[in-house]
Amino acid sequence: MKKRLFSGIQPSGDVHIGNYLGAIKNWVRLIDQYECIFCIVDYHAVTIEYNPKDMQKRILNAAAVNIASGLDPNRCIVFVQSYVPEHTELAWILNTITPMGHLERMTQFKDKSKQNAENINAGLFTYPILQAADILIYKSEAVPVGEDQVQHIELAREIVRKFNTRYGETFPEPKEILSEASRIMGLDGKAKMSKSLGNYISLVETPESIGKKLSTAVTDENRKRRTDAGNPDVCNLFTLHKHFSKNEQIETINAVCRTAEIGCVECKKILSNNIIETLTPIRLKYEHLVNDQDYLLNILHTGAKRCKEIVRDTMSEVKKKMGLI
Ligand code: AQP
Repeated sequence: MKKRLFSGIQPSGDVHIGNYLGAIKNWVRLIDQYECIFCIVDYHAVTIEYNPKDMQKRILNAAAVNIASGLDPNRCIVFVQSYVPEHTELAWILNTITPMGHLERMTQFKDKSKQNAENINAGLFTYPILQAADILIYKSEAVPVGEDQVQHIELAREIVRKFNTRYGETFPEPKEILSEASRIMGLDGKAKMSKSLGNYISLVETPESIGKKLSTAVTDENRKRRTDAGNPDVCNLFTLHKHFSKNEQIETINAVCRTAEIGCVECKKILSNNIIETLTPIRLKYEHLVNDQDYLLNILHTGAKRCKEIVRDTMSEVKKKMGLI
């Protein structure tokens, strides 16, 4: 029997190349190796300010873009978190064994609290417990995520140990799977590429927009003039070359940037062409899917139906072990 794998994405904005390189590409790679469950985590996304009018569209867009990127719904489960209320039920139970001090250490909570100073709500604080419930309710052993989520997976393992010690062996300890690009920086070069920071290239960005965004993206900040030698090791865009450009282009750019034989404008043009080449098939498939709302809803409901069968068993085992009726 295949081991189970779980991962999720928030419908909190445009899915971007950081999400793709850090997580989605790995999801697609692992689809046949594990029994895969992919979730659009809408209850996580409502912990920050949003416009309710946008949410349904965001959820469907997230489904369409993930399927367009290679999450074949015939080979994995794709569903929406709030369709399966047992996630929040288990989260409540896990709340009762998670020490406050552990949550206070979470760097994502600290970062998001700064970004949402006017609405530091309890959901933002207990977010990692719901995430642990998302993973554990399927007894998942593998969780492919970007580096920013590793601390949350460590907490999920601690929660497993606490639950198993107190109530008896129930959950396996989940392990994160990191890609080679587990932390893609934003185009501003200052912070992680994020939906909420607007420092991204979306997976369905048009070719014109990709070129435009790259033209203003930060490179090696010490390279002030075209004639200055550049340093690819500190250039954020060289990291993107490593993931989108061909091997010989990467080798050449690595050499000619250091000798100032190529300028940033030309280098960005090459990168732009390569990103456009990779993203165009995803965008075209997305544009086709996103207009077929019935198809998307059918996939999400079918996925949730399969999930409900799994979570029913987990919840009855959990309640029994806890002495609940
Ligand atoms: N910059 C990144 N580099 C590599 N991986 C990343 N991930 C996110 N940003 C990067 C990974 O993508 C998966 C889905 O992320 P998420 O939707 O759960 O939320 P997030 O990590 O908070 O992503 P964002 O884009 O920064 O969204 P907002 O701005 O809404 O918070 C995860 O596996 C994540 O690690």
